Amino acid sequence: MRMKKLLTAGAAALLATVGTLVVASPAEAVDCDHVWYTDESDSIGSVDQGGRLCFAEHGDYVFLADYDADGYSVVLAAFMDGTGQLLYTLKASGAGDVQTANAGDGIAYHNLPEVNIRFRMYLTKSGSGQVGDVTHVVNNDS
Ligand SMILES: [Ca+2]
Ligand SMILES: [Ca+2]
Ligand SMILES: [Ca+2]
Repeated sequence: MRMKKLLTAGAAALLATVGTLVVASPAEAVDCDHVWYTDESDSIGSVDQGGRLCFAEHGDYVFLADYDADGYSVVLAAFMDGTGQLLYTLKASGAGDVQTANAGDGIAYHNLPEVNIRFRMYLTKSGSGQVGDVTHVVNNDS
């Protein structure tokens, strides 16, 4: 009985370590000016905030991460806040997946204008509507 209890504690410690490794993704090589999470107050999956967005204004660095193996992908849409023009989208699918964009990667509109940018992030999976929706506007002035 005692042995079984010890093994269970060991397994929990191992899981905690794996979780930490996923969060500390090496892909995120900048300091985030802004960090946002999807809104999962309705308890989708096993992690309350399975979608995470990091934005660094200087260089327009974006890191979009999916932290929950819940069947949902995390989608980001970046808009001009003034005109509503869609600039680009990113989609992270599967726990630990991180999708990135920055001003120097050569992809259209990843070099964001230095004006108010609206970031919309939500969760989606096939056969389901969009959930966990959050929107934030940033004055991208650096
Ligand atoms: Ca910028
Ligand atoms: Ca997910
Ligand atoms: Ca820019």
